[in-house]
Amino acid sequence: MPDTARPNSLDAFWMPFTPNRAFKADPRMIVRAEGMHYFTPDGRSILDGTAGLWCVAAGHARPRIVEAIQRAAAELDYSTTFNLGHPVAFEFANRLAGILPDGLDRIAFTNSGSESADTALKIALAYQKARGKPGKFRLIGRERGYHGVNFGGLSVGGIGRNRAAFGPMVGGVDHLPHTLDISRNAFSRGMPEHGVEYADALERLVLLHDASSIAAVIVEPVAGSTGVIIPPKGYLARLRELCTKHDILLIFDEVITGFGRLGAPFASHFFDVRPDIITMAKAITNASVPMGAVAASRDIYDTILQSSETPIEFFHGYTTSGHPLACAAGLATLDTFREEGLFERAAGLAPYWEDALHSLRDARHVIDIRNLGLIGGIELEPRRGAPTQRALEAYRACFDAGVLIRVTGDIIALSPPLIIEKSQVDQIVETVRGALQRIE
Ligand code: PXG
Repeated sequence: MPDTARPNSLDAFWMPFTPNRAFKADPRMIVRAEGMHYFTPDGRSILDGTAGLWCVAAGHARPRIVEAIQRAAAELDYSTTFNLGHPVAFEFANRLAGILPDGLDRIAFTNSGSESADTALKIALAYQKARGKPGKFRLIGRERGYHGVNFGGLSVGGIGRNRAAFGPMVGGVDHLPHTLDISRNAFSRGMPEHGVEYADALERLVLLHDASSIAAVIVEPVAGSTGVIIPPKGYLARLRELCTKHDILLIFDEVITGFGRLGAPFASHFFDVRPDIITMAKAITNASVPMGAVAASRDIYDTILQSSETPIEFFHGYTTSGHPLACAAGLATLDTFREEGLFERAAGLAPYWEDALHSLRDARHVIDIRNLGLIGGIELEPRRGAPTQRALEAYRACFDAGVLIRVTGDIIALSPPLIIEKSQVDQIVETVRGALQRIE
Protein backbone atom coordinates (compact mmCIF):
# COMPACT_ATOMS: atom_id res chain seq x y z
CA MET A 1 0.00 0.00 0.00
CA PRO A 2 1.37 3.42 -0.84
CA ASP A 3 1.54 5.86 2.03
CA THR A 4 -1.12 8.28 0.77
CA ALA A 5 -0.29 10.89 3.35
CA ARG A 6 3.32 11.15 2.16
CA PRO A 7 3.74 10.11 -1.46
CA ASN A 8 7.29 9.02 -2.27
CA SER A 9 7.67 11.73 -4.84
CA LEU A 10 5.56 14.57 -6.18
CA ASP A 11 7.41 14.63 -9.49
CA ALA A 12 5.36 12.39 -11.76
CA PHE A 13 1.89 13.91 -11.40
CA TRP A 14 1.56 16.88 -13.77
CA MET A 15 -1.11 18.71 -11.79
CA PRO A 16 -3.99 20.48 -13.56
CA PHE A 17 -4.36 24.28 -13.45
CA THR A 18 -1.71 24.37 -10.73
CA PRO A 19 1.55 26.25 -10.33
CA ASN A 20 3.35 22.88 -10.23
CA ARG A 21 6.72 24.25 -9.14
CA ALA A 22 5.30 26.30 -6.27
CA PHE A 23 2.92 23.55 -5.15
CA LYS A 24 5.56 20.84 -5.12
CA ALA A 25 7.87 23.08 -3.12
CA ASP A 26 5.15 23.63 -0.51
CA PRO A 27 2.37 21.04 -0.95
CA ARG A 28 -1.02 20.91 0.72
CA MET A 29 -2.56 17.45 0.94
CA ILE A 30 -6.03 16.12 1.64
CA VAL A 31 -6.58 12.49 2.63
CA ARG A 32 -10.20 12.24 3.67
CA ALA A 33 -13.52 14.05 3.45
CA GLU A 34 -16.87 13.87 5.19
CA GLY A 35 -19.90 16.14 5.04
CA MET A 36 -18.73 19.76 5.01
CA HIS A 37 -15.08 18.97 5.74
CA TYR A 38 -11.81 17.85 4.28
CA PHE A 39 -9.08 16.39 6.49
CA THR A 40 -5.33 16.85 6.14
CA PRO A 41 -2.77 14.07 6.78
CA ASP A 42 -2.15 15.47 10.27
CA GLY A 43 -5.87 15.32 11.04
CA ARG A 44 -6.74 19.00 10.67
CA SER A 45 -10.27 19.67 9.39
CA ILE A 46 -10.81 22.16 6.56
CA LEU A 47 -14.30 23.56 6.01
CA ASP A 48 -15.13 23.20 2.32
CA GLY A 49 -16.29 26.60 1.07
CA THR A 50 -16.17 25.52 -2.57
CA ALA A 51 -17.90 22.11 -2.67
CA GLY A 52 -14.69 20.68 -4.06
CA LEU A 53 -14.72 22.64 -7.30
CA TRP A 54 -18.40 23.63 -7.38
CA CYS A 55 -19.30 19.96 -7.55
CA VAL A 56 -19.85 18.22 -4.19
CA ALA A 57 -23.33 19.68 -3.79
CA ALA A 58 -24.61 17.12 -1.28
CA GLY A 59 -21.47 17.22 0.85
CA HIS A 60 -18.68 14.66 1.01
CA ALA A 61 -18.76 10.86 1.29
CA ARG A 62 -22.52 10.55 1.58
CA PRO A 63 -23.14 6.90 2.57
CA ARG A 64 -25.98 6.37 0.11
CA ILE A 65 -23.80 7.41 -2.81
CA VAL A 66 -20.79 5.46 -1.56
CA GLU A 67 -22.86 2.29 -1.21
CA ALA A 68 -24.43 2.71 -4.66
CA ILE A 69 -20.98 2.92 -6.23
CA GLN A 70 -19.73 -0.12 -4.30
CA ARG A 71 -22.76 -2.17 -5.33
CA ALA A 72 -22.51 -1.12 -8.97
CA ALA A 73 -18.79 -1.90 -9.17
CA ALA A 74 -19.40 -5.43 -7.94
CA GLU A 75 -22.39 -6.06 -10.22
CA LEU A 76 -21.43 -4.59 -13.59
CA ASP A 77 -18.04 -2.91 -13.67
CA TYR A 78 -18.29 -1.85 -17.29
CA SER A 79 -20.27 -2.41 -20.40
CA THR A 80 -20.25 -0.24 -23.50
CA THR A 81 -23.26 1.81 -24.51
CA PHE A 82 -22.23 1.65 -28.17
CA ASN A 83 -24.96 -0.48 -29.64
CA LEU A 84 -25.47 -2.32 -26.34
CA GLY A 85 -27.40 -1.23 -23.27
CA HIS A 86 -27.40 -1.55 -19.54
CA PRO A 87 -30.54 -0.62 -17.62
CA VAL A 88 -29.04 1.88 -15.21
CA ALA A 89 -27.98 4.25 -18.03
CA PHE A 90 -31.54 4.40 -19.36
CA GLU A 91 -32.92 4.78 -15.85
CA PHE A 92 -30.57 7.64 -15.04
CA ALA A 93 -31.34 9.43 -18.33
CA ASN A 94 -35.06 9.16 -17.53
CA ARG A 95 -34.55 10.47 -14.00
CA LEU A 96 -32.53 13.42 -15.31
CA ALA A 97 -35.19 14.17 -17.90
CA GLY A 98 -37.65 14.31 -15.02
CA ILE A 99 -35.87 17.20 -13.30
CA LEU A 100 -34.75 19.10 -16.40
CA PRO A 101 -36.91 21.88 -17.87
CA ASP A 102 -39.88 20.58 -19.85
CA GLY A 103 -38.99 19.38 -23.31
CA LEU A 104 -35.28 18.97 -22.65
CA ASP A 105 -35.50 15.24 -22.32
CA ARG A 106 -33.00 13.65 -24.64
CA ILE A 107 -29.79 13.00 -22.75
CA ALA A 108 -26.28 12.20 -24.02
CA PHE A 109 -23.68 11.16 -21.46
CA THR A 110 -20.09 12.36 -21.26
CA ASN A 111 -17.40 12.22 -18.58
CA SER A 112 -16.77 15.88 -17.81
CA GLY A 113 -17.98 19.41 -18.34
CA SER A 114 -15.43 19.95 -21.10
CA GLU A 115 -16.76 16.96 -23.01
CA SER A 116 -20.30 18.18 -22.42
CA ALA A 117 -19.49 21.55 -23.99
CA ASP A 118 -17.92 19.99 -27.06
CA THR A 119 -20.76 17.48 -27.35
CA ALA A 120 -23.35 20.27 -27.17
CA LEU A 121 -21.61 22.30 -29.87
CA LYS A 122 -21.45 19.25 -32.13
CA ILE A 123 -25.15 18.53 -31.52
CA ALA A 124 -25.95 22.13 -32.50
CA LEU A 125 -23.99 21.83 -35.76
CA ALA A 126 -25.43 18.40 -36.57
CA TYR A 127 -28.94 19.74 -35.97
CA GLN A 128 -28.50 22.67 -38.33
CA LYS A 129 -27.16 20.36 -41.00
CA ALA A 130 -29.95 17.85 -40.41
CA ARG A 131 -32.61 20.49 -40.95
CA GLY A 132 -31.05 21.52 -44.25
CA LYS A 133 -29.12 24.53 -42.98
CA PRO A 134 -25.47 23.47 -43.11
CA GLY A 135 -24.53 27.11 -43.69
CA LYS A 136 -25.44 27.80 -40.06
CA PHE A 137 -22.04 26.84 -38.69
CA ARG A 138 -20.95 29.76 -36.53
CA LEU A 139 -20.74 29.34 -32.77
CA ILE A 140 -21.06 32.36 -30.49
CA GLY A 141 -19.58 32.32 -27.00
CA ARG A 142 -18.91 35.16 -24.60
CA GLU A 143 -15.90 37.01 -23.26
CA ARG A 144 -14.76 35.50 -19.94
CA GLY A 145 -16.87 32.41 -20.61
CA TYR A 146 -15.57 29.03 -19.42
CA HIS A 147 -16.68 25.91 -21.21
CA GLY A 148 -13.82 23.64 -20.30
CA VAL A 149 -10.49 22.96 -21.90
CA ASN A 150 -11.20 20.93 -25.04
CA PHE A 151 -10.96 22.69 -28.38
CA GLY A 152 -14.65 23.42 -28.91
CA GLY A 153 -15.26 24.75 -25.43
CA LEU A 154 -11.95 26.60 -25.46
CA SER A 155 -12.85 28.26 -28.76
CA VAL A 156 -16.20 29.60 -27.57
CA GLY A 157 -14.67 30.30 -24.17
CA GLY A 158 -13.41 33.74 -23.40
CA ILE A 159 -10.60 33.45 -20.87
CA GLY A 160 -7.50 34.70 -22.65
CA ARG A 161 -4.98 32.87 -20.48
CA ASN A 162 -6.60 29.53 -21.18
CA ARG A 163 -6.39 30.10 -24.93
CA ALA A 164 -3.06 31.84 -25.29
CA ALA A 165 -0.81 28.84 -25.96
CA PHE A 166 -3.08 26.89 -28.25
CA GLY A 167 -3.16 28.45 -31.68
CA PRO A 168 -6.04 29.40 -33.95
CA MET A 169 -8.85 27.38 -32.30
CA VAL A 170 -12.03 26.21 -34.02
CA GLY A 171 -13.04 28.42 -36.95
CA GLY A 172 -16.22 30.44 -37.28
CA VAL A 173 -16.44 31.51 -33.65
CA ASP A 174 -17.30 34.95 -32.29
CA HIS A 175 -17.98 36.29 -28.81
CA LEU A 176 -20.55 38.43 -27.01
CA PRO A 177 -19.24 40.93 -24.46
CA HIS A 178 -19.19 39.80 -20.84
CA THR A 179 -21.62 41.49 -18.49
CA LEU A 180 -19.42 42.44 -15.53
CA ASP A 181 -19.87 46.17 -14.99
CA ILE A 182 -18.50 47.10 -11.59
CA SER A 183 -18.70 50.82 -12.36
CA ARG A 184 -22.50 50.62 -12.45
CA ASN A 185 -23.28 47.49 -10.46
CA ALA A 186 -20.76 47.20 -7.60
CA PHE A 187 -22.11 45.43 -4.50
CA SER A 188 -25.37 44.42 -6.18
CA ARG A 189 -27.36 41.95 -4.15
CA GLY A 190 -28.42 39.19 -6.50
CA MET A 191 -29.00 40.18 -10.10
CA PRO A 192 -27.56 43.58 -11.01
CA GLU A 193 -29.87 46.34 -12.29
CA HIS A 194 -27.79 47.47 -15.22
CA GLY A 195 -26.67 45.69 -18.35
CA VAL A 196 -29.61 43.99 -20.09
CA GLU A 197 -28.35 45.76 -23.22
CA TYR A 198 -25.23 43.57 -23.28
CA ALA A 199 -27.51 40.94 -24.83
CA ASP A 200 -28.19 43.27 -27.76
CA ALA A 201 -24.62 42.70 -28.89
CA LEU A 202 -26.04 39.56 -30.48
CA GLU A 203 -27.91 41.80 -32.93
CA ARG A 204 -24.60 43.30 -33.95
CA LEU A 205 -23.07 39.88 -34.52
CA VAL A 206 -26.11 39.02 -36.62
CA LEU A 207 -25.55 42.15 -38.68
CA LEU A 208 -21.89 41.26 -39.06
CA HIS A 209 -22.19 37.56 -39.88
CA ASP A 210 -25.84 37.21 -40.91
CA ALA A 211 -28.13 34.92 -38.93
CA SER A 212 -28.06 32.41 -41.79
CA SER A 213 -24.50 31.57 -40.74
CA ILE A 214 -25.03 31.27 -36.96
CA ALA A 215 -25.78 27.87 -35.40
CA ALA A 216 -25.79 28.54 -31.69
CA VAL A 217 -25.01 30.80 -28.76
CA ILE A 218 -23.48 29.24 -25.65
CA VAL A 219 -23.31 30.98 -22.27
CA GLU A 220 -23.09 30.10 -18.61
CA PRO A 221 -26.27 31.47 -16.99
CA VAL A 222 -24.03 32.58 -14.11
CA ALA A 223 -20.37 32.68 -15.10
CA GLY A 224 -18.46 30.85 -12.40
CA SER A 225 -14.90 30.02 -13.25
CA THR A 226 -14.07 33.52 -14.46
CA GLY A 227 -14.91 34.88 -11.03
CA VAL A 228 -18.68 34.91 -10.57
CA ILE A 229 -20.51 37.15 -13.01
CA ILE A 230 -24.24 37.36 -12.28
CA PRO A 231 -26.43 38.13 -15.30
CA PRO A 232 -28.09 41.56 -15.24
CA LYS A 233 -31.86 41.58 -14.77
CA GLY A 234 -33.60 40.60 -18.00
CA TYR A 235 -30.36 39.67 -19.79
CA LEU A 236 -30.95 35.93 -20.26
CA ALA A 237 -34.57 36.43 -21.32
CA ARG A 238 -33.42 38.98 -23.88
CA LEU A 239 -30.78 36.58 -25.19
CA ARG A 240 -33.48 33.91 -25.55
CA GLU A 241 -35.72 36.33 -27.40
CA LEU A 242 -32.98 37.28 -29.85
CA CYS A 243 -31.96 33.66 -30.46
CA THR A 244 -35.55 32.76 -31.21
CA LYS A 245 -35.98 35.79 -33.47
CA HIS A 246 -32.90 34.86 -35.51
CA ASP A 247 -33.39 31.09 -35.49
CA ILE A 248 -30.26 30.47 -33.42
CA LEU A 249 -29.99 27.69 -30.82
CA LEU A 250 -29.36 28.75 -27.23
CA ILE A 251 -27.11 26.53 -25.11
CA PHE A 252 -26.87 26.99 -21.36
CA ASP A 253 -23.70 25.61 -19.85
CA GLU A 254 -25.08 24.54 -16.46
CA VAL A 255 -22.00 22.65 -15.31
CA ILE A 256 -21.88 24.92 -12.26
CA THR A 257 -25.47 26.17 -12.03
CA GLY A 258 -27.13 22.77 -12.41
CA PHE A 259 -28.33 20.65 -9.49
CA GLY A 260 -29.48 23.24 -7.02
CA ARG A 261 -26.67 25.77 -6.90
CA LEU A 262 -29.20 28.60 -7.35
CA GLY A 263 -31.90 26.97 -5.24
CA ALA A 264 -33.72 25.47 -8.24
CA PRO A 265 -32.88 22.29 -10.14
CA PHE A 266 -31.29 24.27 -12.98
CA ALA A 267 -30.59 27.95 -13.67
CA SER A 268 -33.06 27.61 -16.49
CA HIS A 269 -35.81 27.11 -13.88
CA PHE A 270 -34.44 29.86 -11.68
CA PHE A 271 -34.43 32.46 -14.46
CA ASP A 272 -37.48 30.98 -16.20
CA VAL A 273 -35.60 30.92 -19.50
CA ARG A 274 -35.58 27.74 -21.55
CA PRO A 275 -32.56 27.06 -23.72
CA ASP A 276 -32.49 24.42 -26.47
CA ILE A 277 -29.58 22.51 -24.98
CA ILE A 278 -28.24 22.24 -21.41
CA THR A 279 -24.80 20.93 -20.48
CA MET A 280 -24.12 19.38 -17.08
CA ALA A 281 -21.33 17.69 -15.10
CA LYS A 282 -19.86 18.09 -11.60
CA ALA A 283 -22.79 17.68 -9.16
CA ILE A 284 -24.54 15.23 -11.49
CA THR A 285 -22.87 12.49 -9.41
CA ASN A 286 -21.90 14.77 -6.51
CA ALA A 287 -18.50 14.46 -8.25
CA SER A 288 -18.10 10.99 -6.77
CA VAL A 289 -17.56 9.43 -10.20
CA PRO A 290 -16.60 11.60 -13.18
CA MET A 291 -19.59 12.24 -15.41
CA GLY A 292 -21.20 14.85 -17.62
CA ALA A 293 -24.34 15.01 -19.70
CA VAL A 294 -26.03 17.05 -22.40
CA ALA A 295 -29.79 17.49 -22.56
CA ALA A 296 -31.24 18.40 -25.95
CA SER A 297 -34.78 19.27 -26.90
CA ARG A 298 -36.87 16.56 -28.42
CA ASP A 299 -37.02 18.54 -31.66
CA ILE A 300 -33.23 18.47 -31.95
CA TYR A 301 -33.08 14.74 -31.26
CA ASP A 302 -35.94 13.89 -33.62
CA THR A 303 -34.58 16.08 -36.41
CA ILE A 304 -31.13 14.49 -36.28
CA LEU A 305 -32.56 10.95 -36.13
CA GLN A 306 -35.15 11.42 -38.82
CA SER A 307 -32.91 13.06 -41.38
CA SER A 308 -30.08 10.59 -41.02
CA GLU A 309 -28.97 8.78 -44.14
CA THR A 310 -26.78 6.39 -42.17
CA PRO A 311 -27.80 3.83 -39.52
CA ILE A 312 -25.82 5.70 -36.86
CA GLU A 313 -27.43 9.13 -36.70
CA PHE A 314 -24.80 11.05 -34.69
CA PHE A 315 -21.14 10.07 -34.94
CA HIS A 316 -20.10 10.89 -31.41
CA GLY A 317 -19.65 9.24 -28.00
CA TYR A 318 -17.08 8.12 -25.46
CA THR A 319 -15.93 4.68 -24.32
CA THR A 320 -17.33 5.45 -20.89
CA SER A 321 -20.52 7.34 -21.90
CA GLY A 322 -23.15 6.25 -19.37
CA HIS A 323 -20.64 4.31 -17.26
CA PRO A 324 -22.48 1.99 -14.83
CA LEU A 325 -20.71 3.39 -11.75
CA ALA A 326 -21.41 6.97 -12.75
CA CYS A 327 -25.07 6.24 -13.45
CA ALA A 328 -25.46 4.44 -10.11
CA ALA A 329 -23.77 7.34 -8.34
CA GLY A 330 -25.99 9.78 -10.24
CA LEU A 331 -29.19 8.00 -9.21
CA ALA A 332 -28.10 7.93 -5.57
CA THR A 333 -27.18 11.61 -5.83
CA LEU A 334 -30.61 12.55 -7.20
CA ASP A 335 -32.20 10.49 -4.39
CA THR A 336 -30.11 12.39 -1.86
CA PHE A 337 -31.02 15.78 -3.34
CA ARG A 338 -34.70 14.87 -3.27
CA GLU A 339 -34.93 13.20 0.11
CA GLU A 340 -33.01 15.94 1.86
CA GLY A 341 -34.73 18.70 -0.12
CA LEU A 342 -31.33 20.20 -0.91
CA PHE A 343 -32.45 22.48 -3.75
CA GLU A 344 -35.10 24.00 -1.49
CA ARG A 345 -32.56 24.16 1.31
CA ALA A 346 -30.23 26.19 -0.91
CA ALA A 347 -33.09 28.54 -1.80
CA GLY A 348 -33.93 28.97 1.88
CA LEU A 349 -30.33 29.73 2.83
CA ALA A 350 -29.68 32.15 -0.04
CA PRO A 351 -30.84 35.31 1.81
CA TYR A 352 -28.65 34.45 4.83
CA TRP A 353 -25.74 33.76 2.49
CA GLU A 354 -26.31 37.10 0.76
CA ASP A 355 -26.37 39.07 4.03
CA ALA A 356 -23.29 37.28 5.33
CA LEU A 357 -21.28 37.90 2.17
CA HIS A 358 -22.25 41.53 1.92
CA SER A 359 -21.15 42.08 5.50
CA LEU A 360 -17.65 41.93 3.95
CA ARG A 361 -18.32 45.13 2.07
CA ASP A 362 -16.11 47.10 4.44
CA ALA A 363 -13.41 44.43 4.72
CA ARG A 364 -9.94 45.34 3.56
CA HIS A 365 -9.14 45.21 -0.20
CA VAL A 366 -12.75 44.46 -1.26
CA ILE A 367 -14.01 46.35 -4.34
CA ASP A 368 -17.11 44.31 -5.23
CA ILE A 369 -19.28 41.51 -3.86
CA ARG A 370 -21.57 39.43 -6.07
CA ASN A 371 -23.99 36.67 -5.09
CA LEU A 372 -26.83 34.49 -6.30
CA GLY A 373 -28.21 31.29 -4.81
CA LEU A 374 -25.31 29.72 -2.91
CA ILE A 375 -22.68 31.38 -5.09
CA GLY A 376 -20.51 34.22 -3.90
CA GLY A 377 -17.81 36.33 -5.52
CA ILE A 378 -15.59 38.77 -3.66
CA GLU A 379 -13.45 40.91 -5.91
CA LEU A 380 -10.26 42.31 -4.44
CA GLU A 381 -8.33 45.31 -5.58
CA PRO A 382 -5.29 43.87 -7.38
CA ARG A 383 -1.99 44.60 -5.71
CA ARG A 384 -0.10 47.18 -7.72
CA GLY A 385 2.39 45.46 -10.03
CA ALA A 386 1.41 41.98 -8.80
CA PRO A 387 -2.06 41.03 -9.99
CA THR A 388 -3.56 37.79 -8.54
CA GLN A 389 -1.00 37.76 -5.73
CA ARG A 390 -3.34 39.17 -3.11
CA ALA A 391 -6.01 36.56 -3.83
CA LEU A 392 -3.45 33.76 -3.74
CA GLU A 393 -2.29 34.93 -0.34
CA ALA A 394 -5.90 35.09 0.83
CA TYR A 395 -6.38 31.51 -0.35
CA ARG A 396 -3.34 30.38 1.61
CA ALA A 397 -4.32 32.32 4.72
CA CYS A 398 -7.84 30.86 4.67
CA PHE A 399 -6.50 27.32 4.18
CA ASP A 400 -4.16 27.76 7.12
CA ALA A 401 -7.13 29.01 9.14
CA GLY A 402 -9.17 25.93 8.23
CA VAL A 403 -11.37 27.08 5.34
CA LEU A 404 -11.06 26.12 1.67
CA ILE A 405 -11.93 28.93 -0.73
CA ARG A 406 -11.29 29.20 -4.48
CA VAL A 407 -9.53 32.12 -6.12
CA THR A 408 -9.35 33.12 -9.74
CA GLY A 409 -7.51 36.26 -10.74
CA ASP A 410 -8.13 38.64 -7.85
CA ILE A 411 -11.55 37.21 -7.12
CA ILE A 412 -12.55 34.88 -4.29
CA ALA A 413 -15.26 32.47 -5.49
CA LEU A 414 -17.39 30.67 -2.92
CA SER A 415 -19.82 27.82 -3.57
CA PRO A 416 -20.31 25.65 -0.48
CA PRO A 417 -22.10 22.30 -0.43
CA LEU A 418 -25.86 22.83 -0.19
CA ILE A 419 -25.85 21.13 3.23
CA ILE A 420 -23.95 24.03 4.81
CA GLU A 421 -25.18 25.30 8.20
CA LYS A 422 -25.58 28.98 9.03
CA SER A 423 -22.77 28.79 11.59
CA GLN A 424 -20.49 27.47 8.84
CA VAL A 425 -21.50 30.34 6.55
CA ASP A 426 -20.38 32.63 9.38
CA GLN A 427 -17.14 30.71 9.74
CA ILE A 428 -16.32 31.13 6.04
CA VAL A 429 -17.10 34.84 6.08
CA GLU A 430 -15.17 35.56 9.28
CA THR A 431 -12.19 33.53 8.06
CA VAL A 432 -12.11 35.52 4.82
CA ARG A 433 -12.43 38.77 6.77
CA GLY A 434 -9.53 37.81 9.03
CA ALA A 435 -7.37 36.71 6.09
CA LEU A 436 -7.96 39.98 4.25
CA GLN A 437 -7.08 41.88 7.39
CA ARG A 438 -3.76 40.04 7.72
CA ILE A 439 -2.53 40.21 4.13
CA GLU A 440 -1.21 43.32 2.40
N1 PXG B 1 -18.35 24.49 -18.11
C1 PXG B 1 -18.36 25.22 -17.00
C2 PXG B 1 -19.37 26.30 -16.86
C3 PXG B 1 -17.46 24.96 -15.98
O1 PXG B 1 -17.47 25.70 -14.88
C4 PXG B 1 -16.53 23.20 -17.33
C5 PXG B 1 -17.46 23.50 -18.31
C6 PXG B 1 -15.56 22.10 -17.58
O2 PXG B 1 -15.80 21.03 -16.75
P1 PXG B 1 -14.66 19.92 -16.51
O3 PXG B 1 -15.42 18.84 -15.80
O4 PXG B 1 -14.16 19.49 -17.83
O5 PXG B 1 -13.60 20.57 -15.68
C7 PXG B 1 -16.53 23.92 -16.14
C8 PXG B 1 -15.51 23.60 -15.09
C9 PXG B 1 -13.00 27.18 -10.85
C10 PXG B 1 -13.07 25.98 -11.72
O6 PXG B 1 -12.06 27.32 -10.11
C11 PXG B 1 -14.19 25.76 -12.46
C12 PXG B 1 -14.23 24.66 -13.31
C13 PXG B 1 -13.18 23.78 -13.38
C14 PXG B 1 -12.06 24.01 -12.62
C15 PXG B 1 -11.98 25.10 -11.78
O7 PXG B 1 -13.89 28.01 -10.86
N2 PXG B 1 -15.37 24.52 -14.06
